[in-house]
Amino acid sequence: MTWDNVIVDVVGLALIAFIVWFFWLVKTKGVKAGLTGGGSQEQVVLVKGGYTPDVIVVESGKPVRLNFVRQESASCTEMVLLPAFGKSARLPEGEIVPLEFLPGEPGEYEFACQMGMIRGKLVVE
Ligand SMILES: [Cu+2]
Repeated sequence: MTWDNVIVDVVGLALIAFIVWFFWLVKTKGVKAGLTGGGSQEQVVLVKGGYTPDVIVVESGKPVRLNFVRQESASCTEMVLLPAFGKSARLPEGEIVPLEFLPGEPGEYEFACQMGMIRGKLVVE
């Protein structure tokens, strides 16, 4: 093995590590909901061809309010469902629709459109 072979290998491995980190680790980390003065956790979720952010991290035991803002007219995202907390809401276009609940048991919970095609994840820590 010559030196340039070693360099090519090292660069290749570094690139793979970077890709894994960027697309996988960073993505699953999610966005931590902000804490309000009243002690509740709030996060705005943009609904447009998907949920942005699609991974939301909250703390257990503090009330959460997710403010969904739908900026599209596709009927697919008309509803949002959070089955683990028995919550669902209709999302009229352009309106801010809050979904409030109290997270208990830590874990990962899915929220999705009524057909389950568009999905997001709530991570309770
Ligand atoms: Cu849908």
